[in-house]
Amino acid sequence: MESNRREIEVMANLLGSNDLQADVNRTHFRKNNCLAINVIGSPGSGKTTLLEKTLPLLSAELHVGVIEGDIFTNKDADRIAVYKVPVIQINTGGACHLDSKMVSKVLPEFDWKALDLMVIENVGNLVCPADFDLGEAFKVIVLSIVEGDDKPSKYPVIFRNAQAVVLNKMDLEGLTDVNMDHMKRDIRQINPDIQIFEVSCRNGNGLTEWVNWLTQKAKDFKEFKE
Ligand SMILES: Nc1nc2c(ncn2[C@@H]2O[C@H](COP(=O)(O)OP(=O)(O)OP(=O)(O)O)[C@@H](O)[C@H]2O)c(=O)[nH]1
Ligand SMILES: [Mg+2]
Repeated sequence: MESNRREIEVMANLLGSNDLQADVNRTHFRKNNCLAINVIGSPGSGKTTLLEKTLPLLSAELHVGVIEGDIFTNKDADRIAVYKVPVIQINTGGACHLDSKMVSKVLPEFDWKALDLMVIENVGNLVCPADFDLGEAFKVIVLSIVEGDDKPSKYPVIFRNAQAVVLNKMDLEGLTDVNMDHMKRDIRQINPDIQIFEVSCRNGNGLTEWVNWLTQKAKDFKEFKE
């Protein structure tokens, strides 16, 4: 009993100190008029691919920076660097999610006067990143439809906390038994306000709607005056 209580206290302290640094990060993004988004999804759901497909479609007026979170490698940052945007890889060294301190350490590496949108790709994981605020304006989930239509109801926390979900790999719909109506119904039951995009990064379907929405969000953020 005693040890359980200590575990809960340690977790509460950890999340508390993460939230304090997240607020500092958020102030930094706000001060620089840069919309920061935290992209979360299972390994292989298509987070990096979505970014690869999104970057060329964004207006040249929108300047993007990227933070890539990964446990060990630089592979995702190498893929994004091809698109000539500033990108920094954070290796968590085993941790299953980014935290606000890790993000704060790389913020000085960017030229903030030149940025309108910061995309933070979290470590591939649908569970752990949900609890760790990085200071982002909002979270975006990338869920590949082949993961199964039961995933929103099995992992509701992240769906409750996100502003948008990209249902990716729609080109594979006919090859699986996924029921898209059930998937979307469950997502809306958890979060009626969430924006749902049905996308195939393979054939490009649905990308325009997603890109237009994201662009508008970045513009709104810039024009917002406190
Ligand atoms: N068929 C199909 N494959 C896709 C689509 N989007 C991504 N993929 C493939 O899915 C695999 C994983 O994509 P990634 O973008 O690396 O996934 P990720 O979420 O960034 O993975 P982690 O960073 O390891 O968590 C790659 O082989 C992609 O080519 C899609 O819309 N359709
Ligand atoms: Mg990736």
